[in-house]
Amino acid sequence: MQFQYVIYEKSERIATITLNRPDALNAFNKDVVEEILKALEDAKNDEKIRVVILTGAGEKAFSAGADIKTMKGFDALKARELSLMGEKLCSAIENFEKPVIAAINGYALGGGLEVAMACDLRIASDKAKMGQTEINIGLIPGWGGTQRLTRLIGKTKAKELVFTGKMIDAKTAEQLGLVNMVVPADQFREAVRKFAMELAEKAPVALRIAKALINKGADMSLDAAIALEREGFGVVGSTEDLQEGVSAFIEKRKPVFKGK
Ligand code: DAK
Repeated sequence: MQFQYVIYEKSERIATITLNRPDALNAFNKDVVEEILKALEDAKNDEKIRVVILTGAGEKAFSAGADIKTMKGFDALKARELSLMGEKLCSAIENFEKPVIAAINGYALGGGLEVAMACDLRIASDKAKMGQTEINIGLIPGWGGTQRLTRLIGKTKAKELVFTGKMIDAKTAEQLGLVNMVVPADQFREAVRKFAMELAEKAPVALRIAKALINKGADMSLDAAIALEREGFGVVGSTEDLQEGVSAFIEKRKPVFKGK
């Protein structure tokens, strides 16, 4: 599989997609998005892959957002196209049937943070900086940032970040619940991999259904979401992996899940 703007690697059960435009701080353009979607399609169809990591090349950035240079001379149609492109990417990640981890190795700004927020979990290097900085160039977040950020950290802090366009450090992001954990930069890649390996050993069907229930249920009434959970529980209850998990518990050994 040939890529120009991303590095796509598969090792054991983990696929890693690395945004690879370090000279532009891994800013997104149409080609970057198309290539990520292509890599995701491969990871989806590869039964051996259980977890996807999305990260940025170099030490400096996960992604500094949408490519600002392509916005010169913008008109309504081009702006709409940019919005669609980001929505398509974020929704592909959010609806991806395997866990996606954003490994935030540096700046995650504007669209970069929005894409990270569409991922299931976020691990940040202690050197990372995050922000919805669009307001500084006369924009607003346009890839779901006003909504996903609010759902993750609440209205009060979401408004502060979106209105001021300020950047926050990784520790502050962790305190706000924007990232799951912060890891020293020199241990970052290994820590992300270790965490991904932990997820890769869990039962794939249970992970898939848990992800869908948490994502979909968040926008439903509690009653409806709990009814959906019951149905999901029914499906997980019929898997071979559940029987394997129960047998492993009784036999005091580690379960080996097959995704069946
Ligand atoms: N786009 C294009 N190039 C970028 C870039 C970006 N977002 N960010 C950085 N670069 C480029 C710089 O231009 C520079 O390139 P050269 O000048 O060397 O050719 C190179 O990357 C290194 O950047 P700096 O020289 O600026 O590096 P510094 O360490 O001095 O500063 C920085 C790092 C991250 C503080 C700074 O680069 C910065 O502030 N970058 C902009 C970050 C930002 O504001 N990001 C948000 C972008 S707006 C929409 C939907 C969604 C969006 C837009 C529209 N619609 C619905 C219409 C999304 C918008 C965004 O994401």
